[in-house]
Amino acid sequence: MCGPHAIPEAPARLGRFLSDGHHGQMGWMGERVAWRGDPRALWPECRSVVMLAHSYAPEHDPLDDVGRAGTGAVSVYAQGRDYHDVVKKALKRVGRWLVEEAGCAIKVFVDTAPVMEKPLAQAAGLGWQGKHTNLLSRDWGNWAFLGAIFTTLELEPDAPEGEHCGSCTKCLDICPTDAFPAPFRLDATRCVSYLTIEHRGPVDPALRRGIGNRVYGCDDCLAVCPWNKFAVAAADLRYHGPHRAPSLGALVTLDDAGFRARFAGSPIKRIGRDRMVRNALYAIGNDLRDGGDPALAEVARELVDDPDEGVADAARWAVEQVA
Ligand code: B12
Ligand code: SF4
Ligand code: SF4
Repeated sequence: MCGPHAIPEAPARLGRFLSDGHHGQMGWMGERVAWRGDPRALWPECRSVVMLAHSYAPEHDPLDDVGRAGTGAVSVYAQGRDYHDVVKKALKRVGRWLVEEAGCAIKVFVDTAPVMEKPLAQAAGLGWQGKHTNLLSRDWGNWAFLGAIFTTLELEPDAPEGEHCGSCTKCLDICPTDAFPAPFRLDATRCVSYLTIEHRGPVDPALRRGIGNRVYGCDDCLAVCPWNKFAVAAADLRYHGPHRAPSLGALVTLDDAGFRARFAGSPIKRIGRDRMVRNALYAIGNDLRDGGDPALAEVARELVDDPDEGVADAARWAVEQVA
């Protein structure tokens, strides 16, 4: 729990992120900036913020899937059911209880609203923002989604959590695209998560090698964090889903209908067929460069005239990578 004025340093830090252009094509981050930095600007009646963390800790080491020939790596958060639905239901349950017990008004948020969930969660004592910028805890590591309940109720705030990264730099060192200009700061335009999920059109060729076989998101900086030794695999089985390590051959041959059917109910659905096929072609190019199965070059060749320019460009690039 924290008060609505608990993150006074966040607006300036968000301002710097934006003025440095670190948001890339995520133009929506530059909208409603005042709301992002201050829950009271978003909802003047808000008196307290209740923050929730929902574990999606994996049963396996996500780094095992990185660089595996012929398959794509999908970030843990997207291997099962869409967390927006799961977390929102959990938030609404808690919110309904609050309303019934205290007769207050509430608003619930998961990810899609102009709310800065990580600094709020730190202010509410759930954990701290590590050098990789995600929220982590000494009890459950960094595998948790965040959600927020804004309420008109005055609640006793919890003590904010301090930082416990110390001299560790594991997350900064492993990043395949060098996306951290400094500890605690991310240049999203270099982050594989941004490149594979948010970025439309061709990716800067200089960053394609770093994408490796990651076809949706990236977990490297999360997976190396030593605090995960305290994480217990998520009890919610909906997160341990079917989309881990898909075959690259199967991904690149998807059409729109096939893509939608395969990823119904998953957060992956949001990126659409074109972006997924583009990502799979970068993975194929990297696989071929490492001496992978030449049959994949033939599959890529069939897409060099795809109507989507991102796909066609990625297909041409993939074919050129044959070792
Ligand atoms: C935009 C966004 C992205 C962008 C940008 C990420 C980023 N770090 O900003 C991209 C697409 C890259 C992304 C990727 C991922 N995301 Co995301 N994303 C968001 C979103 C929508 C907004 C984040 C935001 O406001 N960024 C703007 C920057 C300025 O804010 P910030 O990251 O808090 O930055 C702080 C630090 O830079 C710090 N800071 C700056 N300077 C300094 C200096 C010092 C000295 C210090 C101490 C601190 C400091 O202060 C800033 C303000 O608090 C949130 C949901 C939400 N509404 O909050 C989810 C969210 C952060 N994402 C989430 C997840 C799971 C991911 C991925 C792990 C997914 C994946 N596996 O691919 C990756 C992780 C990549 C990474 N290393 O951050 C979760 C994180 C949960 C958690 N435990 O923290 C969130 C909270 C969604 C959710 N509801 O659960 N994401
Ligand atoms: S998610 Fe991957 S690319 Fe993005 S900062 Fe972390 S390690 Fe780097
Ligand atoms: S890997 Fe190390 S530096 Fe990075 S968040 Fe974890 S403890 Fe902090």
